[in-house]
Amino acid sequence: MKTIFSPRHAGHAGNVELEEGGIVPAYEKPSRAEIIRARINTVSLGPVSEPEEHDLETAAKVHRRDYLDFLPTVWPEWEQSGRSGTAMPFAWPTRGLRGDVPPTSIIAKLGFYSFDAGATFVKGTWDAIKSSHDTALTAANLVRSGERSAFALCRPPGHHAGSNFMGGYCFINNAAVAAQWFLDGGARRVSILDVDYHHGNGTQQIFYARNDVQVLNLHADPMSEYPFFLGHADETGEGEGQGFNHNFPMPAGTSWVQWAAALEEACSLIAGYEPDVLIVSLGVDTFERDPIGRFKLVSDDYPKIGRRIAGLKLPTLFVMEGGYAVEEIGINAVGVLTGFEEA
Ligand code: OKP
Ligand code: ZN
Repeated sequence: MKTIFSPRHAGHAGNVELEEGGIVPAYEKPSRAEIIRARINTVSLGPVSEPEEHDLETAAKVHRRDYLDFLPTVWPEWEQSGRSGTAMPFAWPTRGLRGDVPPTSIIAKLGFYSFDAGATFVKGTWDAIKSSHDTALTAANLVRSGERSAFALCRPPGHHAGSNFMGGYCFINNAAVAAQWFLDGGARRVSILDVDYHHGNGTQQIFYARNDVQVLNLHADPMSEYPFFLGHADETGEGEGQGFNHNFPMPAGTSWVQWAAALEEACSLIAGYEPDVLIVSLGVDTFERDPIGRFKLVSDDYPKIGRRIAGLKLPTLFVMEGGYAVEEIGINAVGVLTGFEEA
């Protein structure tokens, strides 16, 4: 399997995040991608190359233009206003406030275009976001031109980013842009299977009223796990999209047998939809020792995920999302890919 990877992710570094009454180094850090990159070499998964540049016209079909215009302005405006450190929001236009009036100051704009404080900026962040987007589209091109599969080693991740908001380490929804790219290239239907520990609220929101993209999410129950406010089983789509969104929330402590049963159900829904392409939002924060997840998958489970997905016999694009146990993130993420290839 070919991998697309950009060294430009590395400029998105040194960010901090809010946690448990304090500020800590962000879990979403450059070593995550570097360790996966190294593991690809170790197991000889296949060639790794850098992305080609892509414009944002496809992204503009799944994100609002004003939101895409905002992202590259954040760091320059943050610096210009005399601030330094990590740019992050602290106020949001929630119930009872005006969410329809775009503000002018940078700190207000950060809140206007986000749902949490988890998507933060440093100097190199926009360049990393753009390289991650380019990585997804370049890898999608490999699949579009006939490869059975490809791996987009995206960083930052994307599945929490919606049409006009960032959050949870995510800015541009790489998997959503790739889905749109496949449709624009002639695919009639695309399925997105999100196996990250956290619900992909952004992906769900983007495609909720559409029937050309089926979205399936296996994740921790939002009643008690981030992102808390989306991802319940009764969210099945709306309008033309009714019946094309599927959520499989699972409790803390979930291990392989229960998780695999949900995967099995999701796979039969995918088979029934008969998509032309499958996109896997690949998070490995389901791992037993993940510092922010509470599922109990073990390293030997990841190749099994890949084998089951391969059984669908669909052209498949893997897009990297979360996973924070940096020691094992390479073994687990690449384990899915080698399992897929062996099948
Ligand atoms: C992104 B992805 C720690 C709390 C966790 C956000 C989690 C984002 C996960 N301060 N906050 O889905 O892996
Ligand atoms: Zn996650």
